[in-house]
Amino acid sequence: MTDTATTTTTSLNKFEKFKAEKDGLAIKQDIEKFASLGWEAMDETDRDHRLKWVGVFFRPVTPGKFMMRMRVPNGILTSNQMRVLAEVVQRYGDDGSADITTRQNIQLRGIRIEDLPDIFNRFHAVGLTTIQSGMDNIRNITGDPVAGLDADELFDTRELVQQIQDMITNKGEGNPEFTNLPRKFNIAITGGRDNSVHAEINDLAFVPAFKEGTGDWGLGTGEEVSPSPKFGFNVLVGGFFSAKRCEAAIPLNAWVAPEDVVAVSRAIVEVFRDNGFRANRQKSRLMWLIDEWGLEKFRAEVEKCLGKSLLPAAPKDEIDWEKRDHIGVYKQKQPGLNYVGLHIPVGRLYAGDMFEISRLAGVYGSGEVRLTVEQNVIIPNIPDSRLAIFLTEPLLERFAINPGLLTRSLVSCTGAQFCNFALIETKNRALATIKALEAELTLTHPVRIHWTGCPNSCGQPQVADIGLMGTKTRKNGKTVEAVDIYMGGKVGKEAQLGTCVTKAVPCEDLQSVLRDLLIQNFGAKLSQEVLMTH
Ligand code: SRM
Ligand code: SF4
Repeated sequence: MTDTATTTTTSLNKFEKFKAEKDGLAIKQDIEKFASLGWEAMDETDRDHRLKWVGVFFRPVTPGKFMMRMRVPNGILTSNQMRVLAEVVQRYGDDGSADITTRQNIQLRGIRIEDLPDIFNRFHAVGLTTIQSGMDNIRNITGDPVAGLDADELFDTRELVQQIQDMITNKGEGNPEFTNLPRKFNIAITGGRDNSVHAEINDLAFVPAFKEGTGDWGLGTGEEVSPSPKFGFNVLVGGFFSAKRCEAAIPLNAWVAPEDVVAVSRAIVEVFRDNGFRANRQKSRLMWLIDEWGLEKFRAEVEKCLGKSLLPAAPKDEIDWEKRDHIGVYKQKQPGLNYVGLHIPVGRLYAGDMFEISRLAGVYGSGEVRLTVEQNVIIPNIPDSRLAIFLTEPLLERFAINPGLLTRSLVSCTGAQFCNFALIETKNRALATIKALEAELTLTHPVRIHWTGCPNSCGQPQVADIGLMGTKTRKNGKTVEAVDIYMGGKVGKEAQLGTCVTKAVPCEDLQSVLRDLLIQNFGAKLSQEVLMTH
């Protein structure tokens, strides 16, 4: 390999250059100025890149209408926060909408630059932040969507996720220690048995594991004696998707106690920050550094940074369930309480929906709303006595608790409507295709279909039963929108990435291709109505 840390100083790419000129976080001080200047008059690097350090994304597809990416640690919002997000979106009329993302997060659309000072004030007042949510920063930190609710969980991830976010972002104010990483960085923690966060596709993931034996737990203050297996996490590193390369995370051969997760996260991010490759952005994610160094050296550098040795990994982790999707009504560990998962088609919300979700969470639940990496919503803490009436709420006709078996597991990235990397339109097409397939097929179990508009893989086609990645192809002498088809993605226990099985299927031919795939591989049958018309 040629792209080593040594080249860092000699050949700065344009991203490294503008980061060296002015830290992205400095943009925080300029918001008032930009608001009065207007987007057309702004310095282009500030507008197109540095604003992402405060979660504001210029959209070349809709110039002047920005996207704002929040941080929602562990996917948990209060109904008050959801209402504020709804108010922000509402002021933009037909331009305003929001998307729940594949990182258990939410993005707002239609935002005008002149409103940013007011929007940031509103966010601040209710404890919301967008800080460091884009570019070379650590993305939203994911945790179990039913943390603290699930009777079978091994660990409630909420507090740890919040602590890592607080460390990375200086409690949402911005932390210059971590605002110039070589590239983006993803962190996930799972405390349940079903790997609800897709641990394997994160740069750093913590999965539950018990450590046998007694002795010094490695990072404690000394000899800590534990007669029974101690709960902690095995550490996975280096998972990522990019247009050039996709890798599942690999074991670091380290086990950490919950109280050391924040310190270990800090050490790993610091090693990446100080040594990750910066010359070629195609080769700057963490796995490239691990490849160059080898796992042993990487682990040793993490220990050096930590100032302590890491204990070897526990021989097995506790991920032994199939992944749950949380759609529907479920009993909580708290007697008499339920959580209800609402299916949000491709994660798209409008202001009215958000007000309603906020209201339902306040009226029936405890004023809490949760988001999932499948782009859906969970409303927790609904008492048994309120459940029946909750289920008659009109919103549940659109955001169903028992959607069709293909609709149920549908995930889609943003696509061409707002994303200039997109090679195809995704969300609307995904919904139309699934509707057509559900009309002609009978299924016995859900099939997870993920759409992504380009090889960046934001829609994670590699974790799906059937993954569809946007591309272009030629048909009848014309260039048309098409997809590469991925299959074999396995989530939950023994997760593994799917691979490309068919290239460049024109989107207009996709329905029949998917129909055949579903019949041949997933036990789908043509419905009676279709059979009778043939
Ligand atoms: Fe992503 C860039 C949307 C999850 C890999 N991603 C983008 C940008 C910012 C490009 C842009 O400026 O237009 C997209 C914004 C479009 C828009 O207007 O919404 C974008 N990514 C998304 C979201 C919204 C997709 C969704 O519909 O849910 C997800 C936001 C997550 C969040 O809340 O932070 C999103 N992106 C992902 C994931 C999935 C994940 O994290 O589990 C991946 C693959 C995993 C990974 O990163 O390892 C992903 N996005 C990328 C990449 C490729 C990264 C690379 O190393 O090359 C890019 C391009 C880049 O960073 O240069 C990218
Ligand atoms: Fe945009 Fe491509 Fe990501 Fe979809 S996969 S949001 S098209 S960058």
